Amino acid sequence: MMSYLPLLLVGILFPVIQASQLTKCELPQKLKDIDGYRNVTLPEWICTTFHISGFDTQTIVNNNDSIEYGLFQISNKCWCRDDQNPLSKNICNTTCNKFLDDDLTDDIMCVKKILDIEGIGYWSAHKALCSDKLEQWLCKTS
Ligand SMILES: *[C@@H]1O[C@H](CO)[C@@H](O)[C@H](O)[C@H]1NC(C)=O
Ligand SMILES: *[C@@H]1O[C@H](CO)[C@@H](O)[C@H](O)[C@H]1NC(C)=O
Ligand SMILES: *[C@@H]1O[C@H](CO)[C@@H](O)[C@H](O)[C@H]1NC(C)=O
Ligand SMILES: [Ca+2]
Repeated sequence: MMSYLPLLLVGILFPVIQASQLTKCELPQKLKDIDGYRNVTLPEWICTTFHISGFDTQTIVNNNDSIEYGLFQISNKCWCRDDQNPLSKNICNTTCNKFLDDDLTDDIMCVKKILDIEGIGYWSAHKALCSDKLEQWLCKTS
């Protein structure tokens, strides 16, 4: 009986530790609620999130005048609030660190607001790097 415990712990802890680093094949399921929203398709999102965060939900990029959080690199400038910018407009009405966990529900709600207000142009990588050759971003399981 005793020898099961370490194995069980590894089995429980390992996926949790791994959870921040997503893969091309996990994203279609995770991002299905945003597929097609404002005409932005799944492969475009997979490409864009790869270039801005490397599919890592814990990505934090510190620019001179703003900090961007998570898979979608949501900025503290006006979308969320953090210690550096407590007076942020905080349009998504949340603390920025909520965009670093592996529950993407709130991230996607905020991304939809960004699309509504600012459009896909918020993510400059999209136009620069994700306008064509999108087949490569599809998950191929064979
Ligand atoms: C989305 O694409 C369809 C078909 O290409 C088009 O008719 C529609 O106006 C587009 N919607 C938006 C919000 O761009
Ligand atoms: C960031 O700050 C550095 C040093 O203050 C400055 O040289 C640089 O031009 C700034 N970059 C941007 C994008 O504002
Ligand atoms: C913002 O979130 C707080 C608590 O999470 C909630 O009480 C409040 O109603 C929200 N405000 C808006 C404008 O959605
Ligand atoms: Ca989240």
